[in-house]
Amino acid sequence: MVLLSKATTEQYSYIKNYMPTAFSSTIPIVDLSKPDAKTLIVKACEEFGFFKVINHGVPIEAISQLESEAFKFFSMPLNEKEKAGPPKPFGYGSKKIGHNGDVGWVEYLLLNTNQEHNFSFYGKNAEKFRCLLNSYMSSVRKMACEILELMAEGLKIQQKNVFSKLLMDKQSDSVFRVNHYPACPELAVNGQNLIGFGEHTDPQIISLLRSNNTSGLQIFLRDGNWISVPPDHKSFFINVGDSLQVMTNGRFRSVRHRVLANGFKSRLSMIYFGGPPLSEKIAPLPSLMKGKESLYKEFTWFEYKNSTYGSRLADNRLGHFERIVA
Ligand code: GA4
Repeated sequence: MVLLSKATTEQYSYIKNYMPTAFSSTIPIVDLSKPDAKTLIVKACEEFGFFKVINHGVPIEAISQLESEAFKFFSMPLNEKEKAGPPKPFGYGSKKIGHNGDVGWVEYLLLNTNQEHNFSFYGKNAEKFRCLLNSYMSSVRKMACEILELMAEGLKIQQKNVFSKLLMDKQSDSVFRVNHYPACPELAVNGQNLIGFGEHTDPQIISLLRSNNTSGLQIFLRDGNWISVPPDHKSFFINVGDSLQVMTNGRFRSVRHRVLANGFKSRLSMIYFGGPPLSEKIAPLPSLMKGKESLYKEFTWFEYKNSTYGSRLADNRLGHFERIVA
């Protein structure tokens, strides 16, 4: 990524009138090895749509090896990285996010978890990168399914795999993203808040994020405040996505989040977005309705995804699908 000059910083977005928040200690922590995990997960999804997971079972070596390969990838010259193709829909992207004018202080790789990617752009390390990615993606998908099954149990849904089967489906439309936010030294001097990745909710069912120890991630609370999430390279952070909000008829909330650039250190995050097959109907689960009306019109993931990709990052995408309930 090219270093910012005065002229280029003006093309990015800043958060104005923003007082930096202290790191929050209120973020729920779920120990996956403890029997109360399912209860804590449900509570966290209702209150925050977000929680941190420890004792997740993904070996730290697998994580750090992939992280170091990803750093190597981002340190290659731009023309080499661009050999991964534009992120339309999958490939290398820089600054531009989506296709509707959003920009951020970020470069990234966007991959489809079900597609064999050709990493030939990655030179002699291609095979290593591919293997590390594949094994990381399958461990993270396994964890996502475990969490979704605990959620179903916590919600007292009889069919334990009601959510996880969507990620296990061969047609599951899941995405993997590696984001690199280079340090932006100017910020250290002028103290401004440059947006790395603008505020948004994730459209899928669930997202599992792991980053290095650089701060930047913030979540939006129900009380209208943004809080900073203390980084923790050994843990995973879980987001409820829009589709899970619909399937629980609004009981779980998809969490609005954003990333601010850092003036001193670069941030690297890897996110697995667990999505359903394109043909899947996304609707509240009957067992969660108990006589209540659905808050949403029925739609398929294909329809939601299509409308999502025509939206701006910060849009409330579920707005189009809400029903007026008397
Ligand atoms: C947000 C979550 C995932 O990163 C993503 C993003 C996608 C993209 O980068 O192409 C979107 C964004 C995300 C939601 C609105 C649209 C689409 C950018 C954008 C402006 C891969 C996804 O699935 O939706």
